[in-house]
Amino acid sequence: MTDLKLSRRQAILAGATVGGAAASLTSREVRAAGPSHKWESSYSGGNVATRAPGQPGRDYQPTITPGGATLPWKIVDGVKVYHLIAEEVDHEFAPGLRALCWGYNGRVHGPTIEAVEGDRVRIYVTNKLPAPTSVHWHGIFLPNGMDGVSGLNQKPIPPGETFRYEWTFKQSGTFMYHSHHDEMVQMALGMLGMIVVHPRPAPAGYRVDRDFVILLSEWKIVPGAKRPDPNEMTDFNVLTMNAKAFPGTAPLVCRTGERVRIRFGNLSAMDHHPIHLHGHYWKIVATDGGPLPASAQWPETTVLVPVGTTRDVEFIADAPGDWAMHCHMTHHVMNQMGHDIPNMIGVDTRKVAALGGRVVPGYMPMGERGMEEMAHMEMPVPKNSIPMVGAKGPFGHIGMGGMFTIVKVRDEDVGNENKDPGWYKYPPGTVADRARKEDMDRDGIQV
Ligand SMILES: [Cu+2]
Repeated sequence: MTDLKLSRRQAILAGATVGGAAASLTSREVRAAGPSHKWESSYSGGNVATRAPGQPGRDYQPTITPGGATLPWKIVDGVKVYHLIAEEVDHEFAPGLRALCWGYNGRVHGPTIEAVEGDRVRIYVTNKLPAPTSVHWHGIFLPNGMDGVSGLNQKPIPPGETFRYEWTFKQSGTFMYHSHHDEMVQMALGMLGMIVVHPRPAPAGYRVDRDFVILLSEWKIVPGAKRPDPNEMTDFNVLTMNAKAFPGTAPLVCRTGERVRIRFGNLSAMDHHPIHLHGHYWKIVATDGGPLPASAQWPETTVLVPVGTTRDVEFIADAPGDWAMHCHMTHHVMNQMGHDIPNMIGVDTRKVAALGGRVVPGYMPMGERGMEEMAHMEMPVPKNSIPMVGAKGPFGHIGMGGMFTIVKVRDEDVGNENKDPGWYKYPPGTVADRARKEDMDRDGIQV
């Protein structure tokens, strides 16, 4: 066995275990083993030279933020210049539900900031809010004074003033930005956004066909209220992808066989979100700390996106159809649900409604057979609120809301605009339906 001729050091370097040697290493031996056991030289980017501004099409393939937008930029003397304007925004979460939120550039959340490794960026932040603010660039390696923590790294930006942030991107990946002044209030009102930095050079021979960006967040909006309530600690009732609740969310449109990346970020106040995709599996390929080596990527159908992190997943969209993609916490696919609803499963609610209606006009109990049936009742809901669940689907009502969207995979050309192609057209005989008597007889199914 030639392995025995390896020196102990070589064996360690090769990752081989000879007679269990690796299991009994002393810490000195581990240190002596060299590079494979050393920390990387830098965990903050090190010295990365500023390069010429990266261009879409040439240096990177632009991302798509479904239901959102990308922040425009211009080049001034070799620097990419961006302008974020913090302001109040009248935002629609879904048809029927609007609220006065705080966002950037007329949007909630702010537009995605897109750049390329080595880009020098200058980001002006104008504060049009009635309160001071600041912007923190979550996960980005930058000079300490650009980090945006109000009081710690900078003075807050007073109302009406404009601050300048500037750095060179020393890394690539998926990151986020958010207010770091009066965080609980300003983040709960929507002051969040995503940052995507493309690698330079682009990895040779490797590209994705679609590159989506989805920011997860949660809100408390009391039915009928004009503004989100930033004081809520546990009972969030509007759960969003890019600040939209289903049926307000935009679908992710792909063509069969394409390699698709989705960059999830989570800046919810209190909840992690396990996001589940139907019909496919994906692999987590990166976090906001950087890419995962192939040996560390595992396949799964649900990715947990903890608060304050990003997760990049990739999959091959090889199954045509309309595939649900949603948070798997069932309360997170409801809209404006309260936790004080009495459990009425098995109760004849028509009688209860008649009794309740005598004291509370418009009283509406939970459905006798569950919550979903409430969606069909077409009961009046309070002004500026949406029913707990529901959207029209091709087969009737879809009993979901909140953090839910649809990955639409089509055999035909779907273009690059992420335009909704409508409902999937199912090949005949491929939809579950009432079982035929002859099939049941043949298979011995007795009911
Ligand atoms: Cu969730």
